[in-house]
Amino acid sequence: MRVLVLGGDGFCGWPTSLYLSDRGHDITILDNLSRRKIDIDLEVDSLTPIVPLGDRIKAWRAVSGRDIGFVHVDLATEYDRLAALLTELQPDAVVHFAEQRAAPYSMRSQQTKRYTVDNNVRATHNLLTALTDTGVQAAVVHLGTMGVYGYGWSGSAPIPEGYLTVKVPTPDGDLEREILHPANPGSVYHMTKTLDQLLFAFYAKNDGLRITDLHQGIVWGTQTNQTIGDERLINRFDYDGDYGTVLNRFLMQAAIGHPLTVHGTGGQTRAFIHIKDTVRCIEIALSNPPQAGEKPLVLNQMTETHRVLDLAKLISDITGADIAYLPNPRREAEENELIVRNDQFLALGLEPTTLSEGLLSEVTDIADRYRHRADLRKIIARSVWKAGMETSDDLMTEVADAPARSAPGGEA
Ligand code: NAD
Ligand code: USQ
Repeated sequence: MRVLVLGGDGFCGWPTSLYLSDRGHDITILDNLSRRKIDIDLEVDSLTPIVPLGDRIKAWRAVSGRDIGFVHVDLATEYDRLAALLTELQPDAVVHFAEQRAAPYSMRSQQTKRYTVDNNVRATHNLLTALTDTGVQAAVVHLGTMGVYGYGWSGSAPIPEGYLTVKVPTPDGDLEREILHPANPGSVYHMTKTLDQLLFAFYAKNDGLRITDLHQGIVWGTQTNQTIGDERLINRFDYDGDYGTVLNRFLMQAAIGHPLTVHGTGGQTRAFIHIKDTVRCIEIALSNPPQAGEKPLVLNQMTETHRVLDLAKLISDITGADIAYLPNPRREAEENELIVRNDQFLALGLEPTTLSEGLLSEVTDIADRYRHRADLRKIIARSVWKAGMETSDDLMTEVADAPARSAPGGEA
């Protein structure tokens, strides 16, 4: 299959590109390298050393004998180049990872709110228009998020895969209707994913585009069987307060002796998936597209749910790390239940990789190997959902200084 991977230099896109290439698919990456540029702006870096994309691709050729193409295009602003590329490449499928994906970054300032909306909504809409405009029949697989459903809305009812059957009362009795699950985003970033859903519904209905929207949980882990082959292929590892996600952050913090940064009570329950399952799910989705004329196919791409505090306690029990309870910088429910249907991926053959000590130590080993690259000042999340929610400087200093006291071996 000829596959165009939008955002193929990122945390999910790079290992997916390698996995699909390894499986014999013909891969071209489109990326504008904005994620690397945001790191420069934020004065942070991936904990793992990631080489320039050209060197990554050369290393993959040396290791596997396979070529991966790369085009430097901004999906949100370079429409004509996108359309020309689709016409030239005639891909069978497009995998769309190319969005600004951090909730805290999206809430930092009016500039990052506007950037996130402009980038994400335009990127998705440009892709859909370009497919319609060029007549290229590629199936689209988009990385959406579990966060479109929100947390706590459905109480103890399991979250369905995209659609909800509702009863509409009429004078003649109830009418049954299937609707898109109500959107309940918790950040500007998550809001862009709910807007994407409407774009997909329209272009599937009006233009017969074949679209799969993967409502993915929080991805954890670092390496896949392909990225592990050579240090130049290593996946990025975000640990900073904006881009680091909770489980990888806790594992990294434990490895360097930093207290685990639980927001609020830690009663938030979230869905998780290991990066090795992410790449498998993408291939499964590519092999099972909807038909033209069908509504977008929504698959919940997660394998397990965990409460933040339970994760912190688990990691603390294994590693001896302290737990720091920080004022929550986000506006989110302190506690929520979360039961999620993922029957479709299971039926299509996904064998879930679940949390295990072995896997946890794979990440702590990586964090330990690259601990010298960690900037301790960047760990605590400083982006707040509303002015006045900032963590006090005193508490920041207290927690940030703690590693010096509790790091394994006595050193930060
Ligand atoms: P990432 O930031 O590491 O990768 C995104 C890539 O897209 C980057 O390489 C970036 O340079 C590129 N990009 C962004 N805007 C672009 C544009 N306008 N033109 C061209 N390239 C552009 O993010 P990730 O963690 O790999 O996430 C990929 C997708 O998966 C995102 O859409 C995200 O919302 C979704 N997702 C991620 C997670 C997670 O835990 N990481 C969980 C659920 C869903
Ligand atoms: N949290 C902590 N401590 C931390 C970091 C986070 O307690 O140090 C808490 C947050 O307050 C939140 C939960 O952990 O309640 C999850 O936060 P996160 O940063 O791990 O995840 P989130 O902001 O939801 O975003 C990530 C990805 C995003 C993806 C989403 C999937 O960055 O791209 O869409 O996970 S989901 O959460 O299922 O919507």
